[in-house]
Amino acid sequence: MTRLSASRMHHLPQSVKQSAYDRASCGVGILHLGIGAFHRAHQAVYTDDILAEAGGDWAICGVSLRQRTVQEQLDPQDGLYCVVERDGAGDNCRVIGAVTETIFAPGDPAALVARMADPAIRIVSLTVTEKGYCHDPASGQLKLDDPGIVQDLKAPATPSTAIGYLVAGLAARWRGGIAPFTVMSCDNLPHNGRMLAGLVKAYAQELDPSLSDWIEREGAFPSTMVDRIVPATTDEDRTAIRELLDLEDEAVVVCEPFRQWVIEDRFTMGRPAWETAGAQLVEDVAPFEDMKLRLLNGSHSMLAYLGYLAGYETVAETMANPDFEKLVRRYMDEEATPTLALPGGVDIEGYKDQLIERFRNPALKHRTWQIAMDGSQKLPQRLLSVIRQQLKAGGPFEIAALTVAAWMRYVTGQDERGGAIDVRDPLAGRLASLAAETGSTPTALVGSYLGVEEVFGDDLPNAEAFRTAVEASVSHLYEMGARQTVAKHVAS
Ligand code: CS2
Repeated sequence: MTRLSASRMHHLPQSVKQSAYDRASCGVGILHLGIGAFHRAHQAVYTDDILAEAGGDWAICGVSLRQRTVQEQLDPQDGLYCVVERDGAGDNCRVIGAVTETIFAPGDPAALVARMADPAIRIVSLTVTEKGYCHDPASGQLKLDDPGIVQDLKAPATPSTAIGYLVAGLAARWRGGIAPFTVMSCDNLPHNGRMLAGLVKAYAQELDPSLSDWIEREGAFPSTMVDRIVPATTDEDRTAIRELLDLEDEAVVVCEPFRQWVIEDRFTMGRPAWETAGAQLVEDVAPFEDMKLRLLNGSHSMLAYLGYLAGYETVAETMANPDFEKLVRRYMDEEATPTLALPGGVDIEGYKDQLIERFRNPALKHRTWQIAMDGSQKLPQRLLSVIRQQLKAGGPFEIAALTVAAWMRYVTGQDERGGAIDVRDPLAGRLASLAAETGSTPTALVGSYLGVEEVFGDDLPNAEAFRTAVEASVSHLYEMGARQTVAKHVAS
């Protein structure tokens, strides 16, 4: 069947929105590393809005660092794809035109570096997921022994990691007397801008300290908080869009209607007026980040591990069990909220009510398995930060500890019925062998998992109250399973 493309735009059904702007007249100003579903449904949508509103040279060059898939999906479609906003009330479909160029980095690393050195590129943004930063999740420091980093430091002109590309691009500009592009992380990491600045400088320092000084002096790494629930696209989604358009859209993305973007307003060479598309430009993103990471993402991880173990396939299915909904509420109210320095003007009760509604979205098939991925990289900022603060304050953290216990049971790789779990995590191999070596007595399992320093640091293994709570929860999970354990928690 024919693919969606520029020449087919006038054949689309009326219900499909299209922004009326001349794409050819918008030069590329943003290069984005990691053009997955999330970027296409989030930053690209805001950018599409501002291009429609005001034009300008802010179109996006979307880069894939690992797989050619997205390029293969987008190129035959002239970069066009649909974003389908979906909830119980139905679908809203819109074509996004902001991506006008794609690059598959491994195909020609030096060509990507040259593109990054082009003065027209004023912003390089990233959604490369937590593990794409090659950092130690507990300390936030660059892992100089990461195999990708080791290799990139040996051949810095032809890198493979996001950090390697950022520094190679910045170095080329430094040598060419061109101002540095702004580096804008859009991943779910705390103080993502500041942390990424640290990683980039640490790597540059290894190559040339004066390059690192220049980045320190001239560079900008704004932090951002990004929010939109975007499950992986399924074959079912592709079939539905084919029926709607009477065309094939290989790059379609399905997401919830909600979107939020809070950006620290610090750019070296200007930026699109994203505020006209609803983004919030602020001086300090930290309170927004903590609120989102601990309330939304912390709850998400809880629903993912406990929900998966309980046999639920999606977040909405998990939320349909009233005990799980109560547990999420209690975690948010009693454990996470007291640790937050709330951003001014935020109605926190309304925010939490809205989160519950978003998790319940019955039309979105957000798999617990998808969210459960890469837990070793996610737990520190989502849940361990809450636990640390509550330990200090003498406040409650039992539900967060139960989530850590559920993660531990999950990463052993065996579910409640003895079936295998397909654990996706950079530490999966090590976590599975630790479980195999120690057996599954709660004390032994918890003892060996708490020793994984890049997750738990050197403080949490020695926090007696925390260890006891996790051990108790691991015991309950093995004795009575996730559903009963959750029921017991909310009954107490
Ligand atoms: C999720 C996030 O997969 C996950 O870990 O918690 O992708 C979440 O859906 C987004 O951060 C929502 O903004």
